[in-house]
Amino acid sequence: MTSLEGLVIKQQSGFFTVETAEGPVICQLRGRLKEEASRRARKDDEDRTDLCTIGDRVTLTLLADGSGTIRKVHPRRQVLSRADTTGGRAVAVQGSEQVIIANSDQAVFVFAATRPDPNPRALDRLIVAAEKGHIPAIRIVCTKIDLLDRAEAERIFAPYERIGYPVLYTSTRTGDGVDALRAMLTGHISVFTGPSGVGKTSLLNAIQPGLGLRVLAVSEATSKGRHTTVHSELFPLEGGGYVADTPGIRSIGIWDVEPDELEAYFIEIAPHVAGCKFPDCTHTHEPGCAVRQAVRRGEITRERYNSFLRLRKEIEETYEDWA
Ligand SMILES: Nc1nc2c(ncn2[C@@H]2O[C@H](COP(=O)(O)OP(=O)(O)O)[C@@H](O)[C@H]2O)c(=O)[nH]1
Ligand SMILES: [Mg+2]
Ligand SMILES: [Zn+2]
Repeated sequence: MTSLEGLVIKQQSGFFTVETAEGPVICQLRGRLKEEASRRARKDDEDRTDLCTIGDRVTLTLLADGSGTIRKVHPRRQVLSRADTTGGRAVAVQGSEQVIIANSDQAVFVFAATRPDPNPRALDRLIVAAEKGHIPAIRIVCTKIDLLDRAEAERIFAPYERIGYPVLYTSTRTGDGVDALRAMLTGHISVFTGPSGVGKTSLLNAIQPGLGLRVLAVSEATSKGRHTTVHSELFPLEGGGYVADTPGIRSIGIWDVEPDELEAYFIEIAPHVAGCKFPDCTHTHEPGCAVRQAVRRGEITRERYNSFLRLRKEIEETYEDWA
């Protein structure tokens, strides 16, 4: 029996395609792992979490017919999850995590400069999910820059650059930023997402002909309600690395974030928290709140602070519903 290690690049109906040194091998989970997966998939299970998903590194046994059995899923460095949403809720509490991708080392969030106008609140939500998932690099792409003054676009996006999220301005009409985007994606396992119509497919086609047609087919079919099977995939880039497509990406929820934890995922708010007078400060109304002082001094933008407040309220309400 040959033992191989590899990367799970596709998942569909209980079958996993694993990229190995010997080429791709189609695998199933070994019996014991499979039982564990279905046990954890039960709705009432407290620590439900998918056992194997795209991005996982695995050890498999190669069988005589060329297929494989996954024996071991290696520990994950990062995990991006989403709430198992019912009724379109964006926030969930423990018990409904769906791991959508493991070990992605970069999240790229795409918004248009206009048509449609950017939605910074949606961006903040995506950033929280990525911070929660410990994705090491979070980047923003502002595309269709040919349609708007650069200065106008920067009014919205430059504040993100200042707090540490690099912003790339692109246009598939003029070609601006396309080489830089290709370089940004090469060598990484990237989550690449953003609202519908912002220009994601066009950008992927621009960096690699045909790529956009393949990537986003899964998530877009799902969002239009056309999907029948759950399927997710990592698409290889010519220069190395992968772009992820999974139905979950379009609706990354804020999985298991507690109200008091949220501040940790607003990276420019977090450093001020220690300065608050009360250790349990919610940064909403308390005297001696260092976060609100930083907002007044302009060190935290009103937009991001308001976004934080709104998200916090939403999470609190979800917790009350569950209490
Ligand atoms: N002006 C302009 N239009 C673009 C650009 N990129 C995409 N579009 C147009 O925006 C629309 C949506 O693009 P698409 O790539 O399908 O967006 P997706 O839904 O995010 O995949 C299409 O009509 C594209 O032709 C761009 O850089 N500039
Ligand atoms: Mg598209
Ligand atoms: Zn405070």
